Amino acid sequence: MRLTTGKKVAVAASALITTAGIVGASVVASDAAPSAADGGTTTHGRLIPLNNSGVTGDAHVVVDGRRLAVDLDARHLLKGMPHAEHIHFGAQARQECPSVRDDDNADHRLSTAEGQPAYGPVKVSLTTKGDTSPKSTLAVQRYPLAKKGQIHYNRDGIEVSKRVARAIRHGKAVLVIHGIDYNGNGKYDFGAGRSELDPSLPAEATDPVTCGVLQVVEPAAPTTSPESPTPSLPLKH
Ligand SMILES: [Cu+2]
Repeated sequence: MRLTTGKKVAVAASALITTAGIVGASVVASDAAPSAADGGTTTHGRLIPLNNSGVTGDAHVVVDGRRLAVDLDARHLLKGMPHAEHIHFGAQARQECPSVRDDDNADHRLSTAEGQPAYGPVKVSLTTKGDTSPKSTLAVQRYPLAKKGQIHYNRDGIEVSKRVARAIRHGKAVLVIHGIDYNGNGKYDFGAGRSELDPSLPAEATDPVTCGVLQVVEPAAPTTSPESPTPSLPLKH
């Protein structure tokens, strides 16, 4: 994954921690769940824990044309810290969540890079405001803060490329949330070393914590009552 080195992105670990309290106010608050009523495609990802995090959740992503509506809930995250969350996709990736077999250097940690053969690079940054492109991959100030260890994220009108929209519609995209407290000290620190994405950040801030493949939810078949058969229409062949 290539990352921009812009000022906004290159936030020092200390700044990440000290600004965390301020970030909390920016979590998008909306109860409106996305719906496929307008003819979009609905996908659902059941989020499973990575790195023995215990973090679980659910993600619903509705694709309508090139626009996404995302409704995401996750629990058991590191409290009070921002968590980067993305939609990943790679045509060459396995298009699934990584497993312990992806731990290439056998350090019992699955880094973001080690997960890439499974889920591919970042295609959408699920920020609370502003840019949602891969440029915002590590825009930590614009990601949800897990106030009580939970994230409730809603955002719609997220514009993506045709290619990414198609990948999601075909169930090939993977939702990943990052940020894990390996040593359980209540913050992101350098106990697990530096992030391979940005050496100014601790690996704890960027390693993946939960993951789910966005699978297409088949629309419910229309129910027809046998008592009231639909009027016969000329068949088109
Ligand atoms: Cu990611």
